[in-house]
Amino acid sequence: MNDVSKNQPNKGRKLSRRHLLGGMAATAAAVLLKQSSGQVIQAGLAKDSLLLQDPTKVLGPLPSQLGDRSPFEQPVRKPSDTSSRTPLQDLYGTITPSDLHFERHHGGIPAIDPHKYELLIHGMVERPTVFTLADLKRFPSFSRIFFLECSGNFRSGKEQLTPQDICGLTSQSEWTGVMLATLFREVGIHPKASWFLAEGSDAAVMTRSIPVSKGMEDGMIAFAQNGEALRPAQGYPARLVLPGWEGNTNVKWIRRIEVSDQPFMTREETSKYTEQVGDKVRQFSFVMDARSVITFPTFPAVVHKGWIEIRGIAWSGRGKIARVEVSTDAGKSWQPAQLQEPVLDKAHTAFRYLWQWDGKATEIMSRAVDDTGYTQPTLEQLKEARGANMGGYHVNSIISWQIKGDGSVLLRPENIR
Ligand SMILES: Nc1nc2c(c(=O)[nH]1)N[C@H]1C(S)=C(S)[C@@H](COP(=O)(O)O)O[C@H]1N2
Ligand SMILES: [Mo]
Repeated sequence: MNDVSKNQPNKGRKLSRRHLLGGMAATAAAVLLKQSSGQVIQAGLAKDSLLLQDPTKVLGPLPSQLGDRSPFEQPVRKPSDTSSRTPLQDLYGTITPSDLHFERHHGGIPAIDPHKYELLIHGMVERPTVFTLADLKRFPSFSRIFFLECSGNFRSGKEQLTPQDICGLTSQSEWTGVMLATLFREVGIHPKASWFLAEGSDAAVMTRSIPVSKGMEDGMIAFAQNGEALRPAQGYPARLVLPGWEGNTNVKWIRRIEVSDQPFMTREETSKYTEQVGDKVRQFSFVMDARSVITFPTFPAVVHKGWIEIRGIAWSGRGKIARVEVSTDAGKSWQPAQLQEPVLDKAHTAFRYLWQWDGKATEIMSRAVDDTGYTQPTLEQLKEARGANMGGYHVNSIISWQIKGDGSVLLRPENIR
């Protein structure tokens, strides 16, 4: 568990024999309680009574078709109407469990029959083709680990925010699918083709114009995620994956690709949805810049004097993370953090830094440097580069945490928009 302040339900509780017996009865009842779905109800009662049972004396639940989390582990996404956020502070390593992958959709999650699914590729191609899902799966497939991040992935404004609240619109999966280059060759893409339209089949009919060069480089039509078919929220049965590019370009439930020699000026590329950068509208924004976030210690953790392992993740849409630096004195000095191997291209990379806290109030922060030499900026640097009126997308500035004298940890809200 990442968070030292998290409940330790059994701590300080006196266990009488009467409690133990009552607990066992309740446990048996809880284990037998089945929902219509067949899942054991994992309510507070079951959790408490599980703690009271002697596991060597009680026969536990038998094998089942689907696994469950321990009732003591309850990581959850925080959903709104249009998105949900990954609980970064509750996770380990770098792969996001699929049921905790963030979601962002503009028209809900469509239900698509995989047997009726079709992907049309047409336009500047020699052989316009409709691919079924089975067709897509017949091509050589690749599995690669990439992060995905929404360009609107930031939040601030108060001290009581968790990493999930601030930047939970990023997750990481192993994606499996067919390379777009393979499909483009299959349909005979015109040598002068430079853009393609990617269109989703949800109620929003999401469309984006994408340079063919990116598609040829590492674009993928993914049909699987973390070893199983895509989740409906992630684009079942197939989505576009453009490694390192903003989430929005990774069109889900993809049904059509039209190839052209110019961009299509979709809704996302006209004024309402494009980024305002200073006085200019940045019509196309693609790459996600390097970023890092500490995931421990963060609000609502409470820390104690002595050794603290500062942990977090860093990523860059431009390449690999070259290094992460941590400051424990409010940005005056920076020390290199250790990176967890393997450090993958365009992927969340875990970092850690062992810190001996002297018990005095301070601020801690991290900054990522990628292998192009790009360094994660402060908010001031970002504003300087983009102008004060920089808009709300691609805000990747350094996030700073206040460590109070009493060990409580709070976001420093003015450090991030
Ligand atoms: N068809 C379709 N594709 C879509 C969207 C959508 O609403 N419809 N949302 C986009 C946005 S803004 C983001 S950030 C990512 C989110 O992907 P996820 O829900 O798998 O995390 O999907 C993108 N692809
Ligand atoms: Mo997004």
